[in-house]
Amino acid sequence: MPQADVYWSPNWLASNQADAFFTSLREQAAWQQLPISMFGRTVMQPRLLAWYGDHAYTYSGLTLSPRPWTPELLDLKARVEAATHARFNTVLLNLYRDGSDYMGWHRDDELELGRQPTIASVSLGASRRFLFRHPKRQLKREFLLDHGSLLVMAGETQTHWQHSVPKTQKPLGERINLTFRWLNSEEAK
Ligand SMILES: O=C(O)CCC(=O)C(=O)O
Ligand SMILES: [Mn+2]
Repeated sequence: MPQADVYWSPNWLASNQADAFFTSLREQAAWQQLPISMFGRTVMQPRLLAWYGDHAYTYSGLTLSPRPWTPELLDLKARVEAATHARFNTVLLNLYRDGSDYMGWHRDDELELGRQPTIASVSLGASRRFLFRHPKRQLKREFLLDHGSLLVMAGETQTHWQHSVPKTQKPLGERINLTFRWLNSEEAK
């Protein structure tokens, strides 16, 4: 991908490890469905989310107070840090309940992330398509984010590319996605 720095590792977790993380996060994470304002209207987000770590985060107009790290999320964070040689101080969890839950086109470009954020994304459960588009050059790329995979977006990726998880008509089960991020409290002020 031009003007991007993307690493993709399918089967990053052994499938029994991925199963165990899925089961316990599904049961234990502090899932909530939050409203979002879009074009002047308030609607519910088309997925559930949970936020853990050391910093509050303003995300699509919502300020999320973090829950403290759990041993399990610290375990997963340590594995992600070892794989990426990067550090993370927060994680956003998304739960897509079925094919009608989705994430629209966006960039992860909040100020607190800094200019060239490294974002590490772990997927568990049902496989979903993950799309990239480069609006200026009209380029597209697609990944199938399956159970236990790791996708890392770094460098200039967020500057030039948008990403999304589209809806699908296919009957499919739940998917959990975790995006590990480093938030700077300096920029957040
Ligand atoms: O679910 C995914 O794979 C993507 C999540 C995402 O883009 C985000 O949380 O910003
Ligand atoms: Mn994103």
